[in-house]
Amino acid sequence: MSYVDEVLEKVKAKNPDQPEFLQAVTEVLNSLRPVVDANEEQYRKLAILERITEPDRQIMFRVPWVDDKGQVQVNRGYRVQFNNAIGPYKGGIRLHPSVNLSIIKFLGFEQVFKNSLTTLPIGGGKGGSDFDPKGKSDNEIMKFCQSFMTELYKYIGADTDVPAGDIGTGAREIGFMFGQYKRIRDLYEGVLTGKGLTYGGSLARTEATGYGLLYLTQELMKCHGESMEGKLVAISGSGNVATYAAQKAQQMGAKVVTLSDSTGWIYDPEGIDVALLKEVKEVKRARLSEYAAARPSAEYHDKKDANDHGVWNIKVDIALPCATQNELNLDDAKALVANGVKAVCEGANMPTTLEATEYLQANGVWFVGGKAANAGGVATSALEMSQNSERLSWSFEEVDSKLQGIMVGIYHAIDDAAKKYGKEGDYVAGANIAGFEKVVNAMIAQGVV
Ligand code: NDP
Ligand code: 2IT
Repeated sequence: MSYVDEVLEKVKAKNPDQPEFLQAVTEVLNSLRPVVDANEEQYRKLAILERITEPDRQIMFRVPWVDDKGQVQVNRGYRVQFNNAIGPYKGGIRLHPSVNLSIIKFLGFEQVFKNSLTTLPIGGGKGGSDFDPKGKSDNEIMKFCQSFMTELYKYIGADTDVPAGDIGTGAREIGFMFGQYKRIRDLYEGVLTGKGLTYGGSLARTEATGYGLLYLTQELMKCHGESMEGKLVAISGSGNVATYAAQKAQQMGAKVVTLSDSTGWIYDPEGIDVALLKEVKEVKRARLSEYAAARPSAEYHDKKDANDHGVWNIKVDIALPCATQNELNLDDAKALVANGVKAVCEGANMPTTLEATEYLQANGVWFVGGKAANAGGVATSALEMSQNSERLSWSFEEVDSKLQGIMVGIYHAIDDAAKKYGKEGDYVAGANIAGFEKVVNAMIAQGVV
């Protein structure tokens, strides 16, 4: 049995109840075969794949807090510190009722390779809780965040582990967590990224994931002799990543015609009104149905119909899934291909199922996975860490231009890695290989740890 197959078997046997984690590991290890096969004896002896698929540590803890009615609520908190071979653990905190160990482990595992691709010195980790921020008052959000940090602070630090935002965690939550960390540790340091601009945050971090997604997509199109000008784009989600992806796509001359949330989706053939979207989602914290209600050109579709392919049924040139894992399945991929989609680039983490990815690639769609395509967020987080370390802040233009350089660089790194191993155009393999090589070199140099 090949070393890859042997380790896949072991990982499945050890984590039978973790489907998302197994999905992420399966994709990565399968696409690493050319590199692993070329170094099989050495990697097997050093147990490289066993070590890279086992987190350094997994922390789980109780998060008790008191709601506005005086009722005590209990959530579960997580921080998975996956790999710090190339820098302090770095990765977001997800607050969503679906959060469990499998989801946090898959996200932490992906983060290791993504962070390596940024070229910046950051290792991989992820955290979160099954806390549901929807419908909670600001006071309840603060109570939860303070309780969460009252345990998490023991394990993090500016040179140890630096959490950030993800689903359900934005500037408000990061502010409450930073305040509690500072209070407990009496330490003013860059322990979190995505902070507010008055207390160590970086300009362009809010926009970075969505903007970075478009910088990479634009380079992909350019290298295939195409431009963004006049292209129709489908985006899913309507949170941080989706909003700034829509904004940058339209600045590049494309027209974004869809968005979604967990209850429904919209088709707006006139192109998304980003100012209205921000008003509805960022200011009012309301549902997407309110966008449709305020915008005569937009159709709203409830997600109740099981045969509804949602945003992936619309005829577009480019699809950018920006909501959550496994939101684009094989049927959706078939609908996109039938409608002539050219490129699919993932703003979310693992939004495309394995079958859908294979179908898109087999049908000539240029497919770039989240590790490469959404790396602009964490890359800009690392730039925030640099600014915190030197106690300076850079202009929007400076951060944005570094972000552009990083995303264009990532596209070429994954394209080159795919070509080097005879897999031209397979950007999934290219990203996994390029991300893996740097981490493995560091692991080997640092001995058995
Ligand atoms: P937000 O919380 O700002 O937005 C999430 C969006 O996705 C919302 O529209 C939400 O709808 C929708 N969504 C979330 N969960 C589900 C679900 N189970 N089913 C359907 N829709 C869902 O998060 P972000 O925009 O920050 O994150 C989106 C994706 O991008 C995630 O996969 C995240 O891991 C990834 N990512 C984020 C980065 C960042 O910097 N923020 C960086 C790199 C990747 P609703 O409001 O109805 O829940
Ligand atoms: O998935 C991701 O890369 C993020 N949620 C951002 C992590 C970070 O540390 O900025």
